[in-house]
Amino acid sequence: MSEAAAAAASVSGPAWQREGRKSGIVHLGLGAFHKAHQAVYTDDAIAASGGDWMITGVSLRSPDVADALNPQDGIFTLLTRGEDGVTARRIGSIRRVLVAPRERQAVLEALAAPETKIVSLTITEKGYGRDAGTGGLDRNHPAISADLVNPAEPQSAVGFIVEAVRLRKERGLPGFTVLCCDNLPSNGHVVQRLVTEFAEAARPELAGFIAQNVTFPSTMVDRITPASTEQTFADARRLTGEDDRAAVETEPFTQWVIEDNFVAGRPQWEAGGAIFAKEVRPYEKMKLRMLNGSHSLLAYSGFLAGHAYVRDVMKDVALVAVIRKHMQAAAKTLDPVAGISFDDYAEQLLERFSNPAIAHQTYQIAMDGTQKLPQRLLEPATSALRNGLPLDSYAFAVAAWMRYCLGMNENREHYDLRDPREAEIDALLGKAGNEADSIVDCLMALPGLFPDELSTSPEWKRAVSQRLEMMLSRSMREAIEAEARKAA
Ligand code: CS2
Repeated sequence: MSEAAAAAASVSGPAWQREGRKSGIVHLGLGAFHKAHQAVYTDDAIAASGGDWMITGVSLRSPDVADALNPQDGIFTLLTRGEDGVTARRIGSIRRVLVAPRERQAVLEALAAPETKIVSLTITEKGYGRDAGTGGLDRNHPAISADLVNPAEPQSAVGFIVEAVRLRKERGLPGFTVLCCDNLPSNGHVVQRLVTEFAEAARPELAGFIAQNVTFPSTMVDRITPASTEQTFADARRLTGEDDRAAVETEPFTQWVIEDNFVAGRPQWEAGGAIFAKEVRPYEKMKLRMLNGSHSLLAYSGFLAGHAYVRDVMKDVALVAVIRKHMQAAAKTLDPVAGISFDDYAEQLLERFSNPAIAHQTYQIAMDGTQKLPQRLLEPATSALRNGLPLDSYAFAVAAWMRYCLGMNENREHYDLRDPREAEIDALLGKAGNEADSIVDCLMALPGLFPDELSTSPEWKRAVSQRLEMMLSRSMREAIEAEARKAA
């Protein structure tokens, strides 16, 4: 047997019949995370109990994913990197990928197809067109404002959903379930509100139909999935004997908690370990505050302290002490979650972050700070303030984000913020001067970002300013050491 054939023989899946199986799911925002998470649960579900649950993927912008996946019939390699090395598996649940800007009609037809029962989304926090202040629809969001004027030719995810519902109603078809898989608290309610507000504005005759025929379960999703690199593709080739530019890599851990509210049925995702719960909110809060909050803290401070990857951060003893303290602080803002010890959860997170085989860039996590800070850091900080709990680690994380917003590291090298509110941030900072106090004032004035309770609290402002002052006048290193001494 040739080396390539030997490699191919050791790869598992998909071991189920793909031909003739229909696509019950349309997924908006098909990227690495979807491929390493929901696509795997769906592959497991079909393997376990069949069903017409294949996935039609949609990219709302770039053709790259479609151009990599379609020539290989939607099948891709999933690499799992753990303590015992790397394993490869082929995932077969994706049928095809459409690219919205170049085939809008095909996307609408897929969404309006009789067999479509679920429309799932991973479009990142900024993709929803949500107003930071009200939590409702942001009518100034470029794609949303275009869609409100011309709802028959949508560009945004919300616009596509509403136009698809209109087509379904017109054709006498039932509604579907909209399943948000992004890291937002009560993510089902968030999308329900946006879809409803959009429909009320652009298609008021649909509001009743949506209320009756479309459900929006909330979900908590978790799997650390770094962007694929040449190393991913090289390992995929070594393990499968084939070139696969659609390969993705991930960690062994995976979790999916879903509110069981599906109007038109669902795959048996339990087969892959998904948990169906009545109340997802406590899980979401725990994950957003303990995992994602720590991620943001370590991304800003770690990036500026010269750590390119999360695994490097985890070798920085002082920074790990700060992260651990932050996890403990975040846990104090949570309601109990049945069957989960927050101490054990924190230890498990530290272990996952330390996985030496996962190259997760701090710069990747640092992206889109204005979209991530509220649910990860500002809401728990507000709750800590209200309850007289320590603010230290939140203030440290927010000061690190503010330092990061300056767009220049300690070697005076520039980097892109990669935040949808970058222009606003630059304009505010242009007026702020170099003093920590004025930078804090300016960034806390970003409309809708900081809850009033925080921005009007002298205690909070002092805590952030002192830390930012040390980051600016000394270094991130010294600020980390100082924070770690406080945490001790
Ligand atoms: C990360 C998340 O990039 C980020 O902001 O915090 O993508 C994180 O890796 C996932 O939520 C883990 O499930």
